[in-house]
Amino acid sequence: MNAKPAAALEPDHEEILEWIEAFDEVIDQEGPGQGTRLLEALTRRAHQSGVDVPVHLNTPYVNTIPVSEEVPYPGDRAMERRIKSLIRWNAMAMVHRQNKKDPGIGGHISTYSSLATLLEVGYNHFFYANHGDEPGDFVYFQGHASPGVYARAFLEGRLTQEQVENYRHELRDKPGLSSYPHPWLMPSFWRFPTVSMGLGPLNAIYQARFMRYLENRGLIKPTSRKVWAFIGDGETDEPEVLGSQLTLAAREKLDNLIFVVNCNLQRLDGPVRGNGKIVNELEAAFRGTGWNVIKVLWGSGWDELLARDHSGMLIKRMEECVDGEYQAFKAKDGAYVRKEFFGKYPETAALVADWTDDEIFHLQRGGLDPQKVYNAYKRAMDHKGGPTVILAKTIKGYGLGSAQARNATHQEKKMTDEALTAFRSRFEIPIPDNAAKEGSLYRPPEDSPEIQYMLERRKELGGFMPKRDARKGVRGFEAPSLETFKESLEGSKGRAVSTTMGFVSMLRNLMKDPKVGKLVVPIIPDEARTFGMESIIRQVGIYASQGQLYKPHDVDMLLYYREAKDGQILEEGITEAGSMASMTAAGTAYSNYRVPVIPFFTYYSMFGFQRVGDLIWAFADARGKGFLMGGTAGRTTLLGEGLQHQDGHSTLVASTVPTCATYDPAFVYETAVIVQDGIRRMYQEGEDRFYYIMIYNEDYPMPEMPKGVEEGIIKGIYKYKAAEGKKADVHLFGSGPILNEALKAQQILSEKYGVQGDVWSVTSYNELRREALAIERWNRLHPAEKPKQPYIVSVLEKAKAEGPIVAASDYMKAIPDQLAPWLGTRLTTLGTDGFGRSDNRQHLRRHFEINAESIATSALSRLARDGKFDPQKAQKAFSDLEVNIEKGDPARA
Ligand SMILES: Cc1ncc(C[n+]2csc(CCOP(=O)(O)OP(=O)(O)O)c2C)c(N)n1
Ligand SMILES: [Mg+2]
Repeated sequence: MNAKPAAALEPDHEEILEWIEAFDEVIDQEGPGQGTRLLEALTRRAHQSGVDVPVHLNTPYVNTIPVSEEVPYPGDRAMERRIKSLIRWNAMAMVHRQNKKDPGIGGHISTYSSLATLLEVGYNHFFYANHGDEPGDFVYFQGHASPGVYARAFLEGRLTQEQVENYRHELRDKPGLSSYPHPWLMPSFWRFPTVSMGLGPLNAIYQARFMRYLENRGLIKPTSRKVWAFIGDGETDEPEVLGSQLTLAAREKLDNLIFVVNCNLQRLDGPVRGNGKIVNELEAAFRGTGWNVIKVLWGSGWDELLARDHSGMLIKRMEECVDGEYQAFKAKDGAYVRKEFFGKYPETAALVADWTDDEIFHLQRGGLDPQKVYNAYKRAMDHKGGPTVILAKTIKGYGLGSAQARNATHQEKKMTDEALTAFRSRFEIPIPDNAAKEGSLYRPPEDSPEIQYMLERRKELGGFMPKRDARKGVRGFEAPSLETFKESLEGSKGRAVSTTMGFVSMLRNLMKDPKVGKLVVPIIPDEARTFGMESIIRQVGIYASQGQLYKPHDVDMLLYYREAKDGQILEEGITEAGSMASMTAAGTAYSNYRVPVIPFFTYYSMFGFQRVGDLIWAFADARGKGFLMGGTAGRTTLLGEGLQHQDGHSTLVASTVPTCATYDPAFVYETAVIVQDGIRRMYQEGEDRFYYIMIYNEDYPMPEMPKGVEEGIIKGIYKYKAAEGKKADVHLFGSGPILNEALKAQQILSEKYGVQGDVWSVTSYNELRREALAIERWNRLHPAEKPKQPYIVSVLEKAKAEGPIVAASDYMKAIPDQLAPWLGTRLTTLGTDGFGRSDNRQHLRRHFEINAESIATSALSRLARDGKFDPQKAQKAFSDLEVNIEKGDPARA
C-alpha cells in the first residue's frame, strides 16, 4: 500500500495521514474486502451523524485494472501488430485513392485509425461468429470506421480487390462497397446500420434485452453471445446514448452487453470536451446508472512511471489536464509533452529526465495498447449481473503524421505523397514509393504468415464477421389464413366499435393461434389503456425479466396488471425511441436469430414518424419487418387533445420510407386483410417490407366484408357503396373514419340535390401511387410498346367511373394529391393541413372542411365548374349546409 499519493493532495493534514495509514493497515492485514466494509460502515455512520457524504462518481484518472491484476496477452503480439498495420494501410489507401480519382467522394480515415486496436483485439480474441452450435456475437461498429472493417475483410479474402477499389462507387458495372454499414446495400455483410450517431448504442441495448426476452420466452436457447457496441465519444452527446435506456440496461442486468467508447477526445469540428474530460463525464454517467465501468487510459509504458510516482504528482498531473491539452500532446511532439505535461512539477519532470523526446512521445494511450485492451475485454466478458462500458482513450488520426490529433483530422481524406510514403514506412508496408504514392492496396500472399494467422484466428472464433444471414423468408413459416381472422371479417353486428378495438381483438385472437401466436410481440410505450389493451395484458402478460415481485393491488380484478418472466408484451414505458429499438430488435429477429417474430408496435401516431423517424429509417435499412400501428390517428378523429397530439401528417412522412407500406383503413375487415397479407408477404414470401397502419378511436358499426374486395384493399382502393340505381355523377373517396363522412355526403347529395355519387374506400394512396409510378416508369422506358395502365386508372375505367372525384381523409391534402398525375383535374382533395385544435369531432371536421357537408359542397362546386350543376344552386348549398365560406383557411389557422 502506498499512502503517498494522498499526501500529495493533502500535504499538511497530519490527522488525515494517520487515518490513511490505519486504513492501509486494515487492507494489508485483512484484504480489500474488509476495506470496502469499513468504508460502508463509516458512510452509514456519517449519514446517521448528519455528516455530508460527498458523492464521487469518478475514480482516479488511471486504468481501472491495476497492472497486478492483468493477465498476459494470449496472442502473437508482433504478428497481430503486423496485421493491424496492413489493415491500417488498406483502410487509408482505400479512402485516399477514391478521393484522388473522384474528388469529394468522401470516406473517413481518422476514426478507424483510432479504433484499430480496439477492433483488432476483438477480432483476434473475442468476437465469436458462433460458439459451436450456438450463434455468435453481435457487433455494432462505429459507422465511420467502415474502411477498416472492409480492409480486414479484404485481407481475409472475403471482399475482392475490385469491390474495395470501387468503395463508394456503388453504381458502377462492378458495384463497390457502401460508404457505411447498410444491410440494405450489403445484405450478407452488415447487420446493423449505425452511422446515424446515437442509434447504434440505443439499438444495441434493446438488442441485448430482446435476446433475453427470446430466451425467457423459450424462443431461443439461453446463449452466452454478447452484444458489442463501438461508440464515438462525440456520439455520446446524442440523447439516444445517455438517455433513460442506460438505466434499463442496468435494471435488466444485461451482462450480455458491452459498450466500448472510443475516447479519441475529438469529434468532427474539434475536441469533445476541450475544457473538461469526456472520460470522467462518461464514467460518472455510467457508474451512476449502475454499469460496470472499465477505464483504459494509459498504455503499458506508463506503468513504470506510475510505479515510480512516489510523490503522487504524476496522477495529480493526469487528473488536472483537460482533454484539449491531451489532444495537443498528441498533435505536437515529445519535447512539447516533456515541457507542458511533465515539466509542470519538478517531481514529474524528474520521472522522464533520462528519457528521449521520442520515448516520451511514444508513451501510448490505453486504447491503443493491445495488452490493456485485452484485459479490459476479458474483464467485461467475465463480468456478471450487469452491462459493462469500456472507456478507451485513443488518438484520432493515429499514425497519420501531421494530421494526427488535429482539429481538422476527421475531414482528412487525402494525403500528400510524403505522408503516404511516411505512413508506408512507419507501418512497414512492403510496397515501393510509387505504389505508396498511388495509395495501392496491399494484400500479402494467401500463404503468408499474416493471412494464415488471421484466418486461423477467425476459424477459432467460428468464422468471419460482420456477417448477416440474407436468406429471405424463414423456412417452414406459414402465414395464418384469412380464416384465422374470421371474427374481424364478420363485422360488429351493429355494435359501435373503433378500428383500434377491432385491431386489439384481432391481435388477441392472433396470439391464440397455435402456430404464430407465440411469435407475436406487442410493443407499447405506456399507452395500453389508451388503446384498450388491458385484456391482452391479462391474457399474455407483460414481459418482466424478474417476474412479478409484488402482489398487484388489482390482482382480484379480471384484467389485473400481470407481469411475468415469460410475458409476451414489451411494455416499454414512455419511450418511443426505446420502443422503436425493441421494434428493430424484434423486426430483424427473422435474420439475426432465425426466429420470425412478428412485432406490433402500437403508439400515438403523432409520436412516431416525426419523433423517431430516423430510427424508422434505420429499421428499413436493416430490412426490418413487422407492423407499426399508428394509434389515435387522425387530426380530427382524435378529439380534444389539440395541436400537439392530433396527427394529420405521419402517413405523408411514412410515404418517404421505401419499404414502408402505409394504410389508412376505414373498417376492421380491411385491417384484417392487410395484416394477414402482410404476414404472408413479409414472413412467408420473404419480402423486405413493413407496415404502417392507422387505427382510430371513433366508434361506429363495422360492416361485414363485402365479397371480392380483398385485392382492392391491398392495392389501395375499392368501390364500397355505389350510387343507388343510377350512374354516378361524382366519386367520393374516403379513408379511415372520414369514409363515413363521404357516405353521409353521398346521401345529402342524392336526397337534397339529386346528384348521384359512388363512395370508394381508399386504403392506401401511397401504395396506389407507388404502383402507378412503377407502371409510368415502364411506359417511359418503352415508348414503342403498348402502354400499361396503373391500377388506379384501370379500376376507375372498369367501373366506368366518370366525372369529378372528391377525396377526403383525416390526413393532409398531399396524401390524395399523390394520385393527381393520373386523376388530373378531376381530383379535388380535402384534408387536414394546419395545426390541430382542441374540440370535438364535429367542430374539428367542420374547421378542417372534411365533414360530410364540406364534401357535398365540394362536389357541387366542382360539378358547377364543369357545367354540370347550376352555379347559383351550388353557391347556395354552402349556406344551406352551413359551410362557412368566410372563415379563415385552416391550413394557416
Ligand atoms: C445523427 C448524426 N449527426 C451528425 C453526423 C455527422 N457526423 C459524422 S461523424 C461525426 C463526428 C463523430 O465523432 P465521434 O463520435 O467522436 O467519432 P470519432 O470519429 O471521433 O471516432 C459527425 C458529427 C452523423 N453521422 N449522425
Ligand atoms: Mg471521437
